[in-house]
Amino acid sequence: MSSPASALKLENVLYEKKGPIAYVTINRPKVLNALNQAVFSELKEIFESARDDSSVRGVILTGSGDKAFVAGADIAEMSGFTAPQMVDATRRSQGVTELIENLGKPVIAAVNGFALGGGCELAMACTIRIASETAKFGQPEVKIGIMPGAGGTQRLPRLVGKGRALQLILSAEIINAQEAYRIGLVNEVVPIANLISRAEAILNQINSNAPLGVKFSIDAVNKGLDGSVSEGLLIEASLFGVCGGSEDKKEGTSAFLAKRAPKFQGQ
Ligand code: CO8
Repeated sequence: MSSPASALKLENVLYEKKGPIAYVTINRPKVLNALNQAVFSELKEIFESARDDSSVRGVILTGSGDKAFVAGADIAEMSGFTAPQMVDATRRSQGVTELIENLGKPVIAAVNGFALGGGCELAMACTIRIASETAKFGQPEVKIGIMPGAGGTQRLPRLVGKGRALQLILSAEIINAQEAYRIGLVNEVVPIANLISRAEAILNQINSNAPLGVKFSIDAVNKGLDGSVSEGLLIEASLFGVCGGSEDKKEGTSAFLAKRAPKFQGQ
């Protein structure tokens, strides 16, 4: 069991709850919110806490300041890493992305500026990506002698297709929000002033639906994409069955037939 949010010791990431939404803000604006090992540790604690907190129905992840979501791994810190430390660091970062991807509740990346390298990878682990018109995306790792290591080689091709993913990774090209939208890397592009309110509106819409249906839909999509279509269909059928035995199904179907709004309990 993770620590409650009030017990978290945070220095690099802000965590705030308002109603059913938790707000996670990476807060190192002087280095464009670069991800050092401390940030990854804090993100792990925060997301474990959000996962285990039944009052949290969804999370918005963003970056501090007006310039960056996250400009990648902290290059200054990483420059001193040995090969084994690089492996440890990448595995730790991948663990955080898997935690976010499989949180059991929606996580929206509100991309407010540069999302490069590990920043783009963090956004790709989120359930949905909303970009401000000022956002920029890329996997520029090969420019500094490395390669993507927080899931970029796996999640980018799944989102935008193999050819486009390889072009972005190999060229290190940085693309703007409209291009990211065109290739399917982000779900929507909005003016920066509307970024958080649009993410909140999407979460509120999701939160009006049955929590178990939401959770198991995320699970079925994620787990299904790891294997074959027939394995995925089996996972879908199993989770469909679990939903079928839930109180939320009784409530949702009865409310529909009685022409009233449902009141879901997540059970
Ligand atoms: N790491 C450390 N410091 C950074 C980073 C970073 N990724 N990005 C920016 N900074 C710092 C700059 O050094 C600068 O510091 P200072 O003011 O002390 O000189 C400050 O932030 C402001 O940056 P710039 O002056 O460079 O701002 P510009 O507007 O001129 O440029 C850019 C903005 C284009 C975003 C530029 O800063 C840049 O290219 N940043 C690096 C982008 C990059 O290469 N990202 C990929 C990093 S590698 C990675 O992410 C691998 C992930 C693997 C998994 C994780 C395992 C640990």
